[in-house]
Amino acid sequence: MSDAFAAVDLGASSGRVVVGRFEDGHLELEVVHRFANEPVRVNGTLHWDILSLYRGVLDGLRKAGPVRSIGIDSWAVDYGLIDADGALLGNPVHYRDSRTDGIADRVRDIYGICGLQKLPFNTVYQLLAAEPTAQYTAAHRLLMIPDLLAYWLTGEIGAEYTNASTTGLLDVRTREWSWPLISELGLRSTLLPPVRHPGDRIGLFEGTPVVAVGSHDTASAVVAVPADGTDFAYISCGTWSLVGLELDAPVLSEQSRAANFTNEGGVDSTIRYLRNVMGLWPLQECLREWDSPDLPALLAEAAAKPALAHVVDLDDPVFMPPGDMEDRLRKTAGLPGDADRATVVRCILDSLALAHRRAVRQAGELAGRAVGVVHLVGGGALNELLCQLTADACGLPVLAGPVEATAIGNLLVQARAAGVVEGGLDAMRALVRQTQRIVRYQPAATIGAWDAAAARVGG
Ligand code: LFR
Repeated sequence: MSDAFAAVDLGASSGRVVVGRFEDGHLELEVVHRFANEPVRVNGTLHWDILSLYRGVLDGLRKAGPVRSIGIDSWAVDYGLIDADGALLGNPVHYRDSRTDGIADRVRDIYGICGLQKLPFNTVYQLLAAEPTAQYTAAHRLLMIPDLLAYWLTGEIGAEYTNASTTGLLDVRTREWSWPLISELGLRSTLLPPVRHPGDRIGLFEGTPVVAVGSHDTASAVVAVPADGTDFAYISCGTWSLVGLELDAPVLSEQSRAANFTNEGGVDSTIRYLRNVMGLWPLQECLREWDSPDLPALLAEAAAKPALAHVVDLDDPVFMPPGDMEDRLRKTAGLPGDADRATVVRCILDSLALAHRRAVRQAGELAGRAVGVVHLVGGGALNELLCQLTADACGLPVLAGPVEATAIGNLLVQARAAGVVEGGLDAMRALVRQTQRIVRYQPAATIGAWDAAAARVGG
């Protein structure tokens, strides 16, 4: 088995199992299994198809063969409820479901406790929406998605810290559940399992250890940002773009709250100071509506379109739910009726680059840190047009890659727990720099045009 580890990485549109082999300072990755993640609407509620995901995990682990350990990460905030016998109560609800509409506005400001940006789907608001249901009444424990899958594999319960930090119920200072807040909100404290940390051993699956990693996918991705030094911002770019900085301590100022910046928990007690930007979601939704056209051809056409002709504020919540994306974009951007698909794509990518720029600049200002380089990791690093536009918009070099940052961060934390990799984040990042493809994009001298466009969309 050499020094092989398996990363289970679930994203909003697909899951995969990646085997990482560490040998003589090299890290070789093999995606052994990829499976679709297709949400299902039942009686009006949007659910994750959790059993199909679990089947994908099991199939992937079989294909992975013998490994030293297994680590699981997924998107954040969503959870399953289990009853006293350990049975899952209903299918986990998708964070893009409308059940949380209006809930966040009914709750007092909790930024000073949890340090989280106010997103309608934070676990705390989902739980308040679920609170009147029979399911909630019957619930014994709440398990976040990676913790639920780890429970099915090992029989052990717990709440991995980085993902727990996205619930809104963790105290950002003590890194423990905030019992006073939980009781003030009228939620049942017994629902929340003990907190565990990246590197902790969870249990065994058919004789192989399952190890806690940064189970929030963004936490794992940030581990694998190949930064050298501290003057960097990162963009973990996939369905979402998570844009921000790595800090030692949270920023809880009034300006930070007003700018809706979050202080999520990172690996090795760091703070992921960031904001959710809409990411590639609007593009993914358009591609779905267009029956998956030839993406490279469409991007090449989009690259030839005039820059910044049509821009929108992609952070507008109007773009959050699934469906009708092209229509919403055309209306919001005021696109002419005869604008073709490449124009729609260019509008999305110009707007996304603007949103990246806004978040990078705000993060630096709010945290009082000068940013000299932007690392863009995740699937978005494959999109050359987006990387170049982001460099141009920020007026900073963009270092793109690794594409598989999340899986790599997951694997590195496991390898360190096994003693195969030594050191802190710096050492892990040096290994990423030495072994992964990273492409540099220099900013073009067009910053004036970006300043003007930024003013048009408010920032
Ligand atoms: C990215 C991500 C973000 C989180 C969003 C919803 O995959 O985990 O960090 O805000 O999904 O869970």
